[in-house]
Amino acid sequence: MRKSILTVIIVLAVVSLVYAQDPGVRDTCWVEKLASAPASSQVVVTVYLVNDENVGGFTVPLAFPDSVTHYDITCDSISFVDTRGATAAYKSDSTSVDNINNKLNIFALYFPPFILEPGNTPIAKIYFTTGPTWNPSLSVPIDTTTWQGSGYEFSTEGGNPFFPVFWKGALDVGDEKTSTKPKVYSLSQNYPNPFNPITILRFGLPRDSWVKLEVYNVLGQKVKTLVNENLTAGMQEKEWDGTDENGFEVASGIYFYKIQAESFSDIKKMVLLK
Ligand SMILES: [Ca+2]
Repeated sequence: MRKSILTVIIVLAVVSLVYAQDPGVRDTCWVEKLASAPASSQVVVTVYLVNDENVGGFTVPLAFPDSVTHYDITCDSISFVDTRGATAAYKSDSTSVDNINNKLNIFALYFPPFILEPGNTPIAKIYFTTGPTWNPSLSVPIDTTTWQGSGYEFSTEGGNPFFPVFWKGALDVGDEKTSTKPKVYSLSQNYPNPFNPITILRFGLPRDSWVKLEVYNVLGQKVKTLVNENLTAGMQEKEWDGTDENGFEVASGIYFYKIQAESFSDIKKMVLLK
């Protein structure tokens, strides 16, 4: 116990020796908070750097939400175009993005005659792509981390590192307002019903799914497979023209149409009346 306290004290002492005081007002970097980001779309997150004296370099390692299990998001690139980061001599590139561990590092080093002059405007832009299973109703912050031995720090014009303050951003928060995607799986009643010989079967997919839509007769025998493929999220519809698998017209009577989409399953009745 005593040893660990001693270690902490020594580490703090070393850090305070190495790291200079942030001159003037405390500098900071913050990540923009977005209002909404639909699934399967490109998302641009602007990163701001606020400094009240010349900065010679900075490194901002960021962590973003898991791309596999819950959030389905990929970082495509870091861009310095049209930002204060554009004049840096040495800066992050594609090797600064790690989509396996969901980390990226925004860094830059300025060489004379360029320097990062005092300002509070964008320093870089991060391009993400949300996947088909992205859930826009979740709030998912981009936070600081440590990556490849780099922590969050700035350095003065003379190259002395110091600790800035970090303000968290978020990729998205709130409901998706622009999309017409349904929230849950559904199977609607066919229209028209009764019908002769064509009817429309509608169903809703909250996300891209493998869908099987089949027609059965009252004996439980399969009459026709209408859909057996991967379909995109949204309201979908399929026509049934009253024929079987071989293209022959079926007799008047009661039929059932059954949907299976991921773990969702439902069945409804329809009447063909000639
Ligand atoms: Ca400062």
